[in-house]
Amino acid sequence: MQDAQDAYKSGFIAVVGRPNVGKSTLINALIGSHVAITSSRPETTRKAIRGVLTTDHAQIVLVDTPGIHRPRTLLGQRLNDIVDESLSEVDAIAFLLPADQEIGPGDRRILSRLRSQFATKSDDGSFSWKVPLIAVVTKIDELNRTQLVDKLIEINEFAGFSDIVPVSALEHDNLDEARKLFIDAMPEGPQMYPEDQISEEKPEEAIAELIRGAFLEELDDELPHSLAVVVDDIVYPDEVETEEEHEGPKPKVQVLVSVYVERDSQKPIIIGRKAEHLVRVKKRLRTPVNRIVGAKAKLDMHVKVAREWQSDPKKLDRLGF
Ligand SMILES: Nc1nc2c(ncn2[C@@H]2O[C@H](COP(=O)(O)OP(=O)(O)OP(=O)(O)O)[C@@H](O)[C@H]2O)c(=O)[nH]1
Ligand SMILES: [Mg+2]
Repeated sequence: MQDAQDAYKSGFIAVVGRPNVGKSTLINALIGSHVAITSSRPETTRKAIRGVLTTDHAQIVLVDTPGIHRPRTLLGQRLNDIVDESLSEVDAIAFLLPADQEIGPGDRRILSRLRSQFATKSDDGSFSWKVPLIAVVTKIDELNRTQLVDKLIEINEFAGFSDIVPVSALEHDNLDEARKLFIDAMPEGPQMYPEDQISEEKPEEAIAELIRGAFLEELDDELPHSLAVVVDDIVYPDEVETEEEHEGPKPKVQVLVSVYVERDSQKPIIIGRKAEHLVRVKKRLRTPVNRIVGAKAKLDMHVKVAREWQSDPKKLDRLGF
């Protein structure tokens, strides 16, 4: 029964934390679908990707953010700016802290940044949060019970969190509890997206991220950190042509992709012997890309060099940062 007390809730929750703490993995696990790419290397996420979680009682937009870190390149700085922007209009914040690591200077910097934006300091020196700040302790599968209890105590003392929830996204442990806490933190509001929509990305961005993720998996440690992917255009076959009776197979949707590296020497790593890497990435992505464009699609990938793009403002602009 739906009464005034359980009116529909909706809102945005930012998922923040150091690089590699498991932000994207948690969002994928909560939504039950692969909306954000993940990997064991830091700075995997380079955009504020929005995943949409819809239940009968609530809709939450989970904003995945790049890991907050001390920037070493202009790219790093822009990634931090993306986090700031994505924090501007949120209804709650999930601060992720990995169970298998000590609280460190990186976490303290994030906390003070959140405080400056979201907390008011009272006379006794304590902080009160303007929006709920939920601590999510990730990767608890790495600890035993006693270690976990100590960890929770430590994190509880770290900041005046509104709530604290331990999870393992990998083993789907305690995710229901996290989901419930997130929903509780949302204000009353209408459903914003259709039930079946799980991501707010444009097709170009979704495909570019898929391609970058596929290269991360395909090449693993060999892959240059400087890889960037841009979908330049999605060309649908002429409408007129598809309406006429057509001989032979229907023409495919062309997805024009530029894959950027920083140096000439990195091109062959991406392409592989006899273009084997490109072939494998295309094969791996056939179904997901077809789904995104809603028709049979052909990936047309060109590997290009954009020298020092991670430090060059103009090139960063062109690559969408
Ligand atoms: N053991 C364990 N590993 C996890 C868990 N969640 C994530 N990981 C691993 O942690 C690594 C980083 O995960 P991501 O989700 O990409 O981390 P992130 O915080 O989004 O990283 P950035 O986007 O680079 O800031 C990956 O190798 C994951 O498989 C978990 O619950 N348990
Ligand atoms: Mg990520």
